[in-house]
Amino acid sequence: MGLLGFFVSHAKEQFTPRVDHDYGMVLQEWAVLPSNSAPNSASMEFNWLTFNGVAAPLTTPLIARLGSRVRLRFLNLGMDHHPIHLHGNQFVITGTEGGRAPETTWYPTNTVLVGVAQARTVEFEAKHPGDWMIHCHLPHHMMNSMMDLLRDRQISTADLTEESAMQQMQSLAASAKFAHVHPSPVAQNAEATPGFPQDAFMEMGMDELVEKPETYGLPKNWSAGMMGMMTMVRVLPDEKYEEIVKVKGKPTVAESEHHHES
Ligand SMILES: [Cu+2]
Repeated sequence: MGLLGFFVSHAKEQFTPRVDHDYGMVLQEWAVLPSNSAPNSASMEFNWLTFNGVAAPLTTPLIARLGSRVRLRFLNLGMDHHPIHLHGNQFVITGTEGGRAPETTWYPTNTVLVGVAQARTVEFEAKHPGDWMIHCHLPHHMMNSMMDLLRDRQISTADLTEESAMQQMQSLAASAKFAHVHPSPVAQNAEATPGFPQDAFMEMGMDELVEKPETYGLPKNWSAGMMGMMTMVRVLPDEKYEEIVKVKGKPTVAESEHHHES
């Protein structure tokens, strides 16, 4: 069975234990150089890292009902290895590009190295409610061309105001141990330069731009800490889970906030 076959095929017999949610993510990397709007496919120096073709916060959060079992399948056809890390949970590695792994080989972990030409399947019981980030743990791969604001990476979806998010960005940059790191003001027209560091055009108010049913009810400015090869697993109690599943269109931010508070 080839790599892609592993990713898309169904087993002849259902795997046990059964899962309630089954998500697939292709890990990708691109060279999107400054002032270019298309990736340079001849380059092997990658600065733009994606899950399924998009960088966070455009990635779609994976929703899971509290108490369910979740399967995540990763496939890497790129030129770099990606240690994929999940917050707040332990998972077991239940399969590779070679197929299902015997249960006797499963052990708890929270980071799985998905090397070049490898596929890895992990499974976990969604026992802990919360919005748990999942991302490649190589710093360069969770920042997307972010050069001098090197340490500006939020690892939780804190309820930041725009002002506190900006302060966090600048204070983290100022305190970074890297000598060349310094606080950098973000140019108002930074987004006019394709391939500019992602953070430079990550405006604090990006939640509305990327909202979709799966982002329903996330705290304000959740998108500020999300970039690069990153998304989140949202483990939701029944009521919250069903609210999202029932949403046909995009909720307004006001509606999301209302539901978040209630
Ligand atoms: Cu990576």
